[in-house]
Amino acid sequence: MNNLISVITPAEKNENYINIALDSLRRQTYTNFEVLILHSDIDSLKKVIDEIYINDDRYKFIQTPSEVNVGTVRNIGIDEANGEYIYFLDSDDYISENMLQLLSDNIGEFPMIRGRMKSTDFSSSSVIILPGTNKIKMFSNRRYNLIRNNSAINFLISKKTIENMNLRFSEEFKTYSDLTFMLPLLEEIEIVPYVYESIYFRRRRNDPINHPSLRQSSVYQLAHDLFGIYNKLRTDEISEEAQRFLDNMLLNFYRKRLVIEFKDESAIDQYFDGLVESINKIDPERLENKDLILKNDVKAIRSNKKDAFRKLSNFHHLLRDIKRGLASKKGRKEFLYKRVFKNMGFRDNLVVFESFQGKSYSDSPKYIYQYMLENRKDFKFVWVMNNDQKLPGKPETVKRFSLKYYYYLARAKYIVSNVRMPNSFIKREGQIFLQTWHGTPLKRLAGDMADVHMPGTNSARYKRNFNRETDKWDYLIAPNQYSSDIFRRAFWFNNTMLQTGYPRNDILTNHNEAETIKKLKRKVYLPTNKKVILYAPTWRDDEYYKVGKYRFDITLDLHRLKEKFGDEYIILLRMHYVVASNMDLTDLEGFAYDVSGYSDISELYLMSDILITDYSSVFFDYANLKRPILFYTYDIEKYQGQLRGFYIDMEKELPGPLLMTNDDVVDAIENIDEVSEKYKDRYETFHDRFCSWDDGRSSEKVVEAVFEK
Ligand code: C2G
Repeated sequence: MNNLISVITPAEKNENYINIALDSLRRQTYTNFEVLILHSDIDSLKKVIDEIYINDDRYKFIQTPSEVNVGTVRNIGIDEANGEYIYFLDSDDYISENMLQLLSDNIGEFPMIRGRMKSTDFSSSSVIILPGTNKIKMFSNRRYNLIRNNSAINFLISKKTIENMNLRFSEEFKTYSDLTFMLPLLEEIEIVPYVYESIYFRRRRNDPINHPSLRQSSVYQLAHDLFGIYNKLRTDEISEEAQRFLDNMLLNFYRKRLVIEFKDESAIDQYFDGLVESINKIDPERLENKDLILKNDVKAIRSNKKDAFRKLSNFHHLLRDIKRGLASKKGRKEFLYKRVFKNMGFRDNLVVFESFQGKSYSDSPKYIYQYMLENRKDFKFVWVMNNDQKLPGKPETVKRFSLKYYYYLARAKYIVSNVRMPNSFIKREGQIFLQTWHGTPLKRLAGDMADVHMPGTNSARYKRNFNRETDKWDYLIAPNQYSSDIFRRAFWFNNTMLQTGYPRNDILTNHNEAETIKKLKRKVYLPTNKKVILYAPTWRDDEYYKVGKYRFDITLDLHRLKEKFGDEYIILLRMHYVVASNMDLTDLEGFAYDVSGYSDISELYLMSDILITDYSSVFFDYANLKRPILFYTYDIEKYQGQLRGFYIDMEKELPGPLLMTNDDVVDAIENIDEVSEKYKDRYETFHDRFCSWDDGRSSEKVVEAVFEK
């Protein structure tokens, strides 16, 4: 066929993505289409739309009322469409270039056809289709599976059919509104062809906290809408297949989403009446091959006895916890944590400290602890330490994820950490969590990140988990105003910001003296007659062995540096704590030292005369010392562009030069005095902006603010 296709694209709140959707339309090999772009403020929308679409009259901009549901918007689109066929493309998604061609080539006399759907986290994706995989599948009895995602997108549908059947999206409900359109359609049309090669890329929205997609709506919203739509559509008039589809949808929602809410008993009151009404409509046969827990839940709901259901629900949660508990060693500990330790009383004067997930005795937790050791003698301390290091003050030490770890996590009134806690950590009512965090941000953080490129997660999951974490923080330390502003936004943080500077930097103010430095060097057997270069790069999100274990390939030419500067300098190599690569230091003995295992980088700062880093926050702290800083940023393009993006302009604001090659590095070290002179003014400005809160008393200020006397 070569009929006109009307593509309906609601664009509200998707200004960031719409050009990508339109671009994927512009590239279509099938060109006989119009695009209806719907928005409540066309003038402002046009400001962000690429010129090329504004000047092409196939792209039609249609004003819609504001604050209406997407169902209303799509209905307006249908009314305005001129095509013989309708296709829904959401403005945060995009399609492969043969999409419309394949659908129209294969639709024949069928009133509708569907392509394949793929989820993506990114703004461009491609799939390789091997020759010979050209497949069309006919969906008949199982055609309701095509709307298991409750969506009308990616169907090409004859406009005449829509008109004849007077199909409308629900305007009353925000989510699940496609079902009032799709269900009657599938009732009528019993065979739907499905084309494997035409692919619709559905974006997993990367900001479920500030900018959720409809599917990322709150459980409350979803439940409200689902009950509403279900009650409307679930009549005896519809086919057995449609009934089964709706019943299973409700049961699945109950099993996967609502049950989790019911861990908190009070949520039952919120949902119970709605549940009773809908669950009563379910055909009892649907439960035949379901598990016993679900069957019993449904029975209790049907009988409309809230108290009985509440008891049952609590019991079922206990059973689930036991089942999970029995599955692994960690599960058993978590079970005890959740069900036993957490029910025991608090120990009011107990503080649990943890730095970098128990990897070291370091960072701000160390300095807060040291201050408390001296000044808060009535407190007891536990340190999470994965190695057997002996700590001053002889606190109890526990390994992360050991039984004792869980025990103290439950019973301590105070918890101090500089990184995120495991997802299994549940903050008890009355417990006080002090998050020190571990650096002034340069790289975009959490909520400010566009796409997350770390292994084992995706943007949406990463942000949702992060948000759950930051909700548990009572206090957060800000090293400077700049960080304070970013933390509030990127961590969605509304509790107490301690604008005190970093406890970990107290030592840089209070002990920047030759005697201490010599002592520190002797402690680790470093020569005291040579100057020290510290190389402390950060990690790369996309270079890893596996989750949590990152790779780092040193590109700094250490042999050349040794040859050139070996008489005057030594170099300390300090990998980030998530980097698991080993270093080969053959022939570099006496010049290069691997200090990645050294617990406290603040002491390394004190020992060194020059810092070389890249995108690590270490330079914000090091700047307290006003010593030269060089930036070896050989991969800045990839790092800035693809991976993270920066908050500050690296070219203009850093207190030292950006060096791209080993030649540049050698040159800068050789002329370090000139470099310092050149960057003097910038260094001053930088120091004022980022270091002025670090006055040597941060630990004291934090302790006074957080720990009751
Ligand atoms: N660090 C270190 N050795 C390195 C790099 C970092 O000991 N080679 C320590 C420093 O204390 C640094 C902290 O780890 O301040 C954080 O490291 P970053 O390289 O800045 O990276 P990241 O862990 O991603 O934290 O708001 C800060 C950001 O979240 C950065």
